Amino acid sequence: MPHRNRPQSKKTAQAHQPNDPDAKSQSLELFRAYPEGEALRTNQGVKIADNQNSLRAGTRGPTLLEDFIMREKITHFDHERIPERIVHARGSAAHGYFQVYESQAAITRAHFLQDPSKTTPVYVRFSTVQGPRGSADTVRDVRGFATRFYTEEGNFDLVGNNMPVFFIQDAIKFPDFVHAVKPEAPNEMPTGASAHDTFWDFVSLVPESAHMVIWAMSDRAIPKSLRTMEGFGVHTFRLIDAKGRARFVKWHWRPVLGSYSLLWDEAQKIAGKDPDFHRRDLWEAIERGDYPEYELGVQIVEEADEHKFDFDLLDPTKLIPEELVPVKLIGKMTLNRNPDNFFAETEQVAFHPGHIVPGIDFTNDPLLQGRLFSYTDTQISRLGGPNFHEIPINRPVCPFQNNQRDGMHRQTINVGDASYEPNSVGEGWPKETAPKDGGFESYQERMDGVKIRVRSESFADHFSQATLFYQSMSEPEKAHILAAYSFELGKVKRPEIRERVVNEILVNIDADLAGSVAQALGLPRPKAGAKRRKPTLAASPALSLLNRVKPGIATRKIAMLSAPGGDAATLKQLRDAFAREGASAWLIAPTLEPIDGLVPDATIAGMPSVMFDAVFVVGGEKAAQALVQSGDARHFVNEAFKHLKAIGAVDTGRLLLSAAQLPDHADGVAQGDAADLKRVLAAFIEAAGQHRVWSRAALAETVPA
Ligand code: HDE
Repeated sequence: MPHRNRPQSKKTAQAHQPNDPDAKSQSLELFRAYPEGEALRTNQGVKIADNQNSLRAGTRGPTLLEDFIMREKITHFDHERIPERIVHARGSAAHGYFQVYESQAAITRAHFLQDPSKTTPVYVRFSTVQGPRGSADTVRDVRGFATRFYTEEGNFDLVGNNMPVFFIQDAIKFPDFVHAVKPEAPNEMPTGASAHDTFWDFVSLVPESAHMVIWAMSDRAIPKSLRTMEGFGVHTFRLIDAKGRARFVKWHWRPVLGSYSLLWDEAQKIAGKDPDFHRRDLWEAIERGDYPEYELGVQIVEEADEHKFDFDLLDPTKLIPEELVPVKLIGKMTLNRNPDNFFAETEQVAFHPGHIVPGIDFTNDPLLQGRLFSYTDTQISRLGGPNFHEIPINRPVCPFQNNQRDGMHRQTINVGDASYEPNSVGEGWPKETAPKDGGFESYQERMDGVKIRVRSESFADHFSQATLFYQSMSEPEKAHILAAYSFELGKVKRPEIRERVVNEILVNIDADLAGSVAQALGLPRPKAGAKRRKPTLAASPALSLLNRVKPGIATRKIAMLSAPGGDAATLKQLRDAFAREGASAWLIAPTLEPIDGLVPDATIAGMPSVMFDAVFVVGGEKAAQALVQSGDARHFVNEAFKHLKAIGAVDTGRLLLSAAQLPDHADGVAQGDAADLKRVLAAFIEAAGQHRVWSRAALAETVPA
């Protein structure tokens, strides 16, 4: 449906109203397919009488080229794919809104950050980076966290990741980096993984990647859920206040539910059991009204303090430790609506770090500067031309008009003679807006330099923050990092690449880590790394995910394991108790045969333990016998134990735990008689609320699953 736009007179220009938060969905309404009940028609509007049979010469004769109905249908089908994104191809998205807690006028003039009573519509797309559109969600990878704010002053895109730093310092290295991490050229393997020669070859030769690589080897690269994943703007940006004064800013997204990760074994199994694990979790949470919420945080640095750190604020391989500059939470984003159409919205959304609004500006981070070119360029080939801003999901909700015309897939029917400025035939419209009235004005940063291809000396330290990150991890997190390097390098075929990572990268991060990885790879312990200056901070506790846990079981998924003959009264009691805490309880059984009237939600085979946060076994003589006999049921609790999940069992349900030969008296295993249900339940909820029972880690290693 064409969008009519009359930018030619002052009157019509004023007739555009700044849109309210619902405007986006209203504009999407316009483009929705015809409502159900309408006749099936061709693209030219002709009603179709037969959509089952092509036109042929006789009932058994050849199909006729004349069949315009079939031709049109198949031609369209033949062109239904567009190129997937070169990176971040696999994504899942949601609509929502953002609301600032209090006016941020003291730091920015950005309109959407002024009024706490106003909401701004947002669209957020989460993504993996390496894998194609159909790859699994739970691979070890960086995640994209791209947010579009449809503000009254235009679109502001915060195109970030779930890690606060990046692999390279200069955009000119991006194609090299992406070629290295993508599946290898001869055989397009591996899908969705960095565990291969070309990735490790590149990063072993590019020490500036050391900090980001250790993040990618940490638990941050296998998030539990998109709902509990942090986001970061990565680059330092600027905020500009009404007086034109600038401050540096780093953007953060903090999930209200806390942040959690999967275990590597769990992540790999989920990739097979449910490749859509993250996408499904996000979709289902929104459908049932558990709206994901993220607080927007800012770290503000005054211009005068630009050089007070032992790293350069323009270097995207560095973060600002929160212990040096606290994160101030200034507002909250709520995702409350699933997309109507994956292709129209999630696939066609075109984010751009250069989409900024008055009050926000760039810095000279050389990675950011390169991104400003790349994102428009890529959309022109991906979305087929320069008019991708007219696609409903990309259109601003505020009025927009200019003298840009024509091009592939133009939707707007511009009326009037003038498509240039200045003009008199259109009374001079559309006109510029002075900065004081809201026109965008770039921050007047003083520039003085020679044209040169040189990296600043202030970008030279590649290891201090990698060390800081490693030293800030808890013991389980350190163990996971060691396991991840060992796993990935174990997949690298060329010995010289493995050796280079250990001897030239890891040794400069941490001698013990390098030594342990060397041992895992059968290499000699490396010699001491280069001497470095004393770090400003020995550790930054804020970097550990274990310090991001928010106790409680709200929105968690709990399996109630039982079988025919199970104690239905207890099952109902548990279901109510979990619901009261905001968790969802799933009745899981060997088959879907009802248990005293309760129909199981899924079978053990359909929903194995990796799909759940915790498991409670409910007995009944016959049910317990069936579970004890079932290898799948024993595996279920073994796996939950191995993955450090809370386990509960009452009455004869306990028989399954002993049949599975789980270690006695392990932490996070609550069990007791039927009469003990209340106590067992409280202990179970307490353990499940901690997300994982870390104290059980060593014991869990002994369990086969
Ligand atoms: Fe991107 N990046 N990127 N990137 N990026 C793209 O744009 C690029 C970088 C990020 O959900 C592409 O529309 C260059 C950093 C996200 O649609 C492309 C450089 C960060 C998404 C592109 C970077 C990101 C992209 C591919 C180095 C974190 C997905 C398709 C100079 C701050 C957005 C597209 C979505 C997507 C280029 C580095 C985040 C090719 C040249 C650093 C979240 O334009």
